[in-house]
Amino acid sequence: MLLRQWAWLAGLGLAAVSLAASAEEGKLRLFNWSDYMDPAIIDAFETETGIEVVQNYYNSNAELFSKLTAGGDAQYDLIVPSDYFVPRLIDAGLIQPLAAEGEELEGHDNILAEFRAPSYDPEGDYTVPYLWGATGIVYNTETWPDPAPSWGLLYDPEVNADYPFALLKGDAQFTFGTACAFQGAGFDCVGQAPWVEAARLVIETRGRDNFVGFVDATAAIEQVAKGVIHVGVAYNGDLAGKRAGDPETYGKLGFFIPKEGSQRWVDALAIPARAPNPEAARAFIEYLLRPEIAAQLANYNFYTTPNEAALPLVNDALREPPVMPDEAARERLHFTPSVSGEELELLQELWNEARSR
Ligand code: N2P
Repeated sequence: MLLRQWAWLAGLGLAAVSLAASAEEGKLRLFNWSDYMDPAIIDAFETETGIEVVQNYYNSNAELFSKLTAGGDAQYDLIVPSDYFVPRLIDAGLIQPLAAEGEELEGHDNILAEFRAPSYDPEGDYTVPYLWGATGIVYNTETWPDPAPSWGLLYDPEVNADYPFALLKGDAQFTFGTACAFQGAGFDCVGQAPWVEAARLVIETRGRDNFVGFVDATAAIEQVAKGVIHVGVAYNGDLAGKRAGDPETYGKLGFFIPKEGSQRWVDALAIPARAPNPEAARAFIEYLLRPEIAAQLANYNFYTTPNEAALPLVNDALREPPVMPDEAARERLHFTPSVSGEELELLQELWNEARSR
């Protein structure tokens, strides 16, 4: 009798589990940067597959990383980290290989050769590239009609003594890279000596009366448009997209890649380690790899696509600055070196110090 009761209860439990599983199967939880997905792509994917897409947003790799370590790796099916964060996610066991050994996602060979075995994911096992772009300075052209294209607009009190400005939030390595570049050590600086100098400059800069705070890149554009700050850090395509949509509000904003060097990045699709529905994630990645969808994504976002088959389909705006940096600017752009272990700890310590002291 007891045994029968137990079996009945266990059966109930099983039914509950499989019910939950079928609800999971019908859903794709996408955790993405804000303003980074064409809603029409989601609609068309939902109609074609019957999978419902639920999207949540973050504004920096640091925010993504901390959500994943706090259990998010079991909540989301698909994420979009930047290149140099991929090794950190692999090392922390937060993402899983995209496909079973020996299998490849359909459409993967549409990707340009230079993006197929990148140093952040040498076998291409964990990621598929999404879009690429550059980070630079966004500023008010009424305040500075013709500024010298330098990080000095942020770091040199003689260049900007009075106007409110912000540094980028949530990215230790990027901000130290910009300070290193300004100090002549190169954007791709790594190690104790250049980072200590960079931290010193950030602390000094925070102490200036016109320093407003650390602000995410997407928010920095809004703050320059509203006059809250006159200069900050932003991503090239974000500004291009805003300008095209609302020239009156955003037309007075300028953007440049500082002459001392800055960051080029590739954002990549990856599946969290304990994703509830990796199958849906794979279906969506394959959907995004279709040339016409990849082109639609690039055109909507004003970012360049790594999908070679999509290139003939992208708008002209994606072939010229600021979206496609010119030759000279491209030479000044560097990928952010991947750091791990003790180096990564040192970076975090110095950043905490620089932000809070
Ligand atoms: C989204 C742009 C995010 C790109 N608006 C950052 N790598």
